[in-house]
Amino acid sequence: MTTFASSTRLVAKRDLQNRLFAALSAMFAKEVPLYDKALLVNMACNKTVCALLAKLHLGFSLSDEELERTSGERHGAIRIGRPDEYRWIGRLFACFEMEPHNFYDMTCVGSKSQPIIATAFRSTLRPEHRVFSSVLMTDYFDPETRARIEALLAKRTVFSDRAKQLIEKSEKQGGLEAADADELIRECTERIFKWTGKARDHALYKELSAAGFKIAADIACFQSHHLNHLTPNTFCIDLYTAAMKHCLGEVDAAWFRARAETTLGRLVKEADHDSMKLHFKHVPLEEIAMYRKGSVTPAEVAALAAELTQTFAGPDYALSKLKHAGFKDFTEGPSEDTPVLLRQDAYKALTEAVQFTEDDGSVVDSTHTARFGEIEERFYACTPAGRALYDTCLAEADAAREKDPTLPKRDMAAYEALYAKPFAPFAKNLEGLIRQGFVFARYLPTEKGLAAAKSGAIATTDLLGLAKQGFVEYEGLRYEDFLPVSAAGIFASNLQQYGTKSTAAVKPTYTQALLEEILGKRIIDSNVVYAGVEAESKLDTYGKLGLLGRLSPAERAELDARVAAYRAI
Ligand code: OOG
Ligand code: NI
Repeated sequence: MTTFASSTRLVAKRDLQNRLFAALSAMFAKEVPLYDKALLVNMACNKTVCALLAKLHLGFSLSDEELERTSGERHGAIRIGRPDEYRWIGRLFACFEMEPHNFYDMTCVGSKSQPIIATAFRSTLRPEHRVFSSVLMTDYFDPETRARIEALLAKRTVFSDRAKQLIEKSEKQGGLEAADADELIRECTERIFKWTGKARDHALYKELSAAGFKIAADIACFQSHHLNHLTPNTFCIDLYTAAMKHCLGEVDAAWFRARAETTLGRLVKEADHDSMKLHFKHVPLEEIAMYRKGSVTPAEVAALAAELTQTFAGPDYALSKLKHAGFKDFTEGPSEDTPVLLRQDAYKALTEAVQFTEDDGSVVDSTHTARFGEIEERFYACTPAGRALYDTCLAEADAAREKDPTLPKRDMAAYEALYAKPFAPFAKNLEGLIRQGFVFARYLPTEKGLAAAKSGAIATTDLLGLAKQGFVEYEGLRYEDFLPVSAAGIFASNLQQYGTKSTAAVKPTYTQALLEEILGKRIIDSNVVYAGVEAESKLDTYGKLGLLGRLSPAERAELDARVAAYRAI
């Protein structure tokens, strides 16, 4: 391929991605005032967590800019109507170094099934942002409904000619110059992902909603792929959710203060070096290794909780004054003490004004409830064995909660104990989780290890043992994907309805190959990436420590196979 622009003029795609997400966040903050306020609440909580961590880990401090960046890691969700639009979305995200990862078949999640299939666009390595992007499968419906949906979708133009030109230019050149990049980001915030409040075909909207297909109405009746939600990162989800409930007026200051003390108190025990590496991906490992052990007294924890309670008494945090539908009662994901995958929570979907314009030009003023305010905390990425165990524990924990659904509201401590019980088989720290083979990690030799290797002082290939001797350093890989069961729950709760069965004569089956055909791209299996990154780091570490020869042929073959699968992506 001939490139006609010198690559130095092109803006790095990764930088563009960060700018896109900052711009989307600013767009969403204007569209949804509650989102903007929730960011302030998150920032106040994150600052408090950092103040605590600075006492616990002497040498730790985050500048405001770093704090902004780490809190600014986000995920979003969009829902697309037509296959051709979906292909453009794939090409658009590629301009921002975001490629499709994993196939999510939401037509197959039991009672929460929805007529959509999806992938997540993100960077393959060290991603900060990701977007759950689904496409409506119109053949899920009976022929008449299908024809009406398709006819309505056929009329819309989400991608302007200019947006398409810019995407093509980026593909040809391998990137965009600054002015073009600005323009493409503007296309995203002013058109492609913008909420317009404008819709069409109120009759179809009502019929689809009444039949349990609000998601199809959310997609088919609107003029763009409005962003459904944009989820920031929090450093302590239990602190944040308590804060939101307080600021929304659901719990009083005394309740919040006590809860803040509990959650911050837990951090004192749980926030070890590994957890610092997990939560602060921007801080170099060498820097974290230098932190000296500090301590925090219960009185200091209480003071931080009191100070935060005081902050929330300020006028900026009077969220209850804004229109809202309350906060969810419990957090999705593993129990508070099990640091795997994701924990997510949300304020419930808002009812927003929508104006329908009919074909005859008449106008209907109505409302739509879909956009909500999620938050997440990311933890260690599970191996397939860890994931299988998680799914079993989750089913058990969900069943326990369903027996007494009002418990979280009545007695948070009792609920947390009940929910944590099924997750007991998981170790509660990184080293334990690695020993159990439940999470992925990345390894590297230390200077001390390299020196020991030279003098032949290394006697084992047990990486955790080597780490104890200071010869090896490691970090747990962070989970950067979605969870289909959580996603299904999110659809169900923000649409305020469960899924519905297919109304086609025979429910079609959907495959990853089908979505790849729509996209015109291969979908990356993120497990291959996690396993590949781990295997590559192990081989590299063994190599540098002169230990390759000590691996059994089977061990060596397995690591080689993982690396080969990963390199073949
Ligand atoms: C996407 C739901 C998936 C998550 O966090 O699991 C999701 C949607 O509502 O369109 O965002
Ligand atoms: Ni989400």
